[in-house]
Amino acid sequence: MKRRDCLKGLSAGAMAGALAWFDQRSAQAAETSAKATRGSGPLKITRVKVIATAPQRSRLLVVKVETSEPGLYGLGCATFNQRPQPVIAAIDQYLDPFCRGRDADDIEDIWQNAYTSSYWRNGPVLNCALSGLDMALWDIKGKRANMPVYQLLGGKCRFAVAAYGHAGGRVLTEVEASVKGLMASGFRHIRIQMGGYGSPQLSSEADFKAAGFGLPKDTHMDSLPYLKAVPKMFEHIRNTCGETVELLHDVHERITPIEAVSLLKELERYRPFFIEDPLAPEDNGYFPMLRQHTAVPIAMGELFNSPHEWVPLITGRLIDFIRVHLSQTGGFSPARKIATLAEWFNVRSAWHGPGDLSPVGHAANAHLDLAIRNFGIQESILFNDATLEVFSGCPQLRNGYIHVNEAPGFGVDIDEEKAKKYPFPDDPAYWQPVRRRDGTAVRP
Ligand code: GCO
Ligand code: MG
Repeated sequence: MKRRDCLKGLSAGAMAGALAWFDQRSAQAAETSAKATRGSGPLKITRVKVIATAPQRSRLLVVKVETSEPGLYGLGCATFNQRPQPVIAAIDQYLDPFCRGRDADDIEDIWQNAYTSSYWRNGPVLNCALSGLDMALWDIKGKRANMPVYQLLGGKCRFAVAAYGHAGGRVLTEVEASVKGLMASGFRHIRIQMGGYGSPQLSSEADFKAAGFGLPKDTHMDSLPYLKAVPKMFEHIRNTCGETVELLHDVHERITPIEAVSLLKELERYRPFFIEDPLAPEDNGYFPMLRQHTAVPIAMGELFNSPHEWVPLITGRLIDFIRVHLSQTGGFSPARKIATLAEWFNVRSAWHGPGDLSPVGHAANAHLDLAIRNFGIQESILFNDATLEVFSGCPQLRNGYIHVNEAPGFGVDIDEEKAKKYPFPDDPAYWQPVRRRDGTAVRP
């Protein structure tokens, strides 16, 4: 309804006076709101740059968004360990010119327009680049509001973020010792792997190598040795480490869907906290069958880049934990929408959080974890000294819980000069091919 309509019946003089009063009040309101945030007036993006550093060997990419307010900038994680160079190009050649002059406060508008500016979308490279920008804008928003980002989402639902540790070993006794070590340091949730993913050390008949198929460095993993070893590993850890420790395991998509059904049925008696990536993303269509056959909690999502992958699994209640890698989804903005969608279907969070994620990304995980009701568990790593030298304000892991720095924004900063001390390793970080006995390629 226009102002004039609500002033109908007033004389011309009274109408003019009332309209002048309205204009004065709205000008005052605009000035008050502008002053309410740090600095005054709209905040313009002046540059979007990317910082590459590898203090813990993984190729980390941190986006820095600079603004028209001197000293006010934001940081975001754009890390894609296996393909960092195309992400750098996407930021330098596309996102930087695209964003310059735009209002840094308009996070959703910038995200939506950057997302479609390539027309084709929902891929790992452009999503990681977009994530760096998006997280940096949320970091700026927090600094402008003088609040940690979790406060912008409604505040804390828990005092800290429960984390899981990674236990491993080549044989059962090594896995047992690793679990006991993590329990002693306060973890109550522990992922158990014997020989990494797929227990390749148990496969022994690499016929393809004798036939000279593939490259000598290609590795070998058959399903059967792994399928026989996993239940034995759970039984051994339950017998030696007790019934209360929460045990997780990552299948890492290395077996066939029907093998995943039988494996999860067999693991039920050991009460896993969750079994991760039992299927490859290309086999999402098998989740209804898997869901019908087993009560084992399922975690899936680290390889997802598109809403076409996560929306059906969440709305179909086909998984228990959504495990997307925030930068692979396009950043903090889509991740909080995923968390909200998941809440209505009682799917809990378990954001991907291994070494190929910068401390800014780990902080974004934790801020979201703090503020959502349907938090599940958080993957965590210990930052080495070099990482702590490059990044300040990193989330801290204490007694099995992650604590964020309560500074405004995500609370993490980077020393660009020190970042230069840790250039990317020379090797291109290929995920080495894994092959069945006959040489058939295995999903990694
Ligand atoms: C996990 C993941 C990682 C990935 C790695 C790929 O559950 O943490 O499976 O270990 O393999 O992030 O670069
Ligand atoms: Mg995984």
